Amino acid sequence: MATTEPIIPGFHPDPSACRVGDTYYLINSSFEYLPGIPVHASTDLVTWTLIGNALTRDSQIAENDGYASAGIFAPTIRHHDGQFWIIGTNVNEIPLGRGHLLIHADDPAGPWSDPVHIAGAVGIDPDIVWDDEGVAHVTWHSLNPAQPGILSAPVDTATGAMLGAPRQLWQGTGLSAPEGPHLYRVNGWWYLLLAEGGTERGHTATIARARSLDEPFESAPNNPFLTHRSLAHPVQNVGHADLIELADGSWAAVHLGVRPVGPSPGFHLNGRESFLVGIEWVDGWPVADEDRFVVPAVDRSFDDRFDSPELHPRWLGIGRFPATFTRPGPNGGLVVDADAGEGRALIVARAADSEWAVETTFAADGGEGRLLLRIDDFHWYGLTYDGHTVEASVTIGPIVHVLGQWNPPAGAVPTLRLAAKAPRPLPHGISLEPDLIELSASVGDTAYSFGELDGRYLSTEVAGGFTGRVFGVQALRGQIHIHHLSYTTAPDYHATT
Ligand code: 6LW
Repeated sequence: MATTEPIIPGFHPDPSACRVGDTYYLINSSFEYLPGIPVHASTDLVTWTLIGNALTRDSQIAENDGYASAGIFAPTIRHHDGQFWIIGTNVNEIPLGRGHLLIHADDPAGPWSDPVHIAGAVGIDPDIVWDDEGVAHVTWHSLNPAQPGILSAPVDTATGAMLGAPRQLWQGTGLSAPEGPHLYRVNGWWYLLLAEGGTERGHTATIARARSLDEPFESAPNNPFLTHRSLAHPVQNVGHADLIELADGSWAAVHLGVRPVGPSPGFHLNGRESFLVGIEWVDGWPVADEDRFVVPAVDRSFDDRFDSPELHPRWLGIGRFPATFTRPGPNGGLVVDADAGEGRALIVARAADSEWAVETTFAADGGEGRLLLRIDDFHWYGLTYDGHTVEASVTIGPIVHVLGQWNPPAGAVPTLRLAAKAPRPLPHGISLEPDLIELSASVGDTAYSFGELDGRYLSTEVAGGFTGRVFGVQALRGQIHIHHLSYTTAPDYHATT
């Protein structure tokens, strides 16, 4: 059961990874959140550290408070000739016809360059690879109705210009949504890996090979070589993989998966996550070894007092860079300013565990703030505080409902708390909910619970889309002053997954 534990849990979909020496780097899709494209590093492939984000300024990506699952889709990271390269798609730019964005960096922690765009490449999920002559080839899932499918073209990485007309490569085994292409040069072959079947329960990874990019690709005899479709496995939606050669010459693949829980049809709560499998090459084809790696449990708790001048890279804005609406507090902490520019003044971080608690205290300072857990604008639970009253509210689709109010003792700043808890077990082992979200507030020993809500309304199966749960604090009015925000992994987490 080695693969039941993600290597990077929480909303970290579409992993792509590369290696330099003994160090591995992994990136993910980031959709509406900015800064975009989280970059993790590892030396053992099973424990990863967030070292930065690739898209950190508006000269790389325009701020855009639009549809939650637009923005950055499925990027690829590679290292070539002493430099790191990331190619990705900003879906908000597809109508502009701008093409995929290509950036590079000396240090994967950043800063990353301003982008060049692959003009004329209209689609998603781009990959970049260099051939034996050093020419870069970009491969993507085309959204151009005149030339659909998986396309590939040589490009000039300095300008983004295509150096030849796009050609169609292998279109997959015939399952739906062939996408997420990655091309590799291995032992004189070109291997083309695809995600097929769609990013839901039918998801798979498939592969084919050809001697040259102009020849027909031959599908692997063991396709799909990685999938959990129709299996009674706690990790589902397995697909969208990227192969990596390890320092010792063995191989592995990072891939996307989810952990659905609760009653049928199963609800996944923290989004699409990053997993790892070993790869054996058998007769020239990759075969997944799902038991090769054991991923250790990691305590992801933190207590952020915002006492360094730069925000930790875990903090994101919705279509906005947090630096545009936050600043260090006068005596520590963080000021979040609802009046700073357009859009929401909301900092969020990804929920990573099955059970956790988030606590914060902030001074309303004449304004009003909210601690919330969200999957998108139409699915969130929150606690607002205006200096006098704590109010709990939920938004589920078009239904906006106030659960209740609590007045803490005058003059006291309450601690606001959201906690994800295990569902109520039923005698036959099936729970009624995927999890429960408790909303509460306290001052000292006096606590008030607004109740425990079914967590399914903050799941992808209910909300739709490609992201996952994030928690954070929003200034609704004026400038609120956050003293701290802590995230605590429940100690019994592993007993419940
Ligand atoms: C991505 C596609 C996919 O573009 O989901 O799981 C889409 N695979 O390849 C959004 O992440």
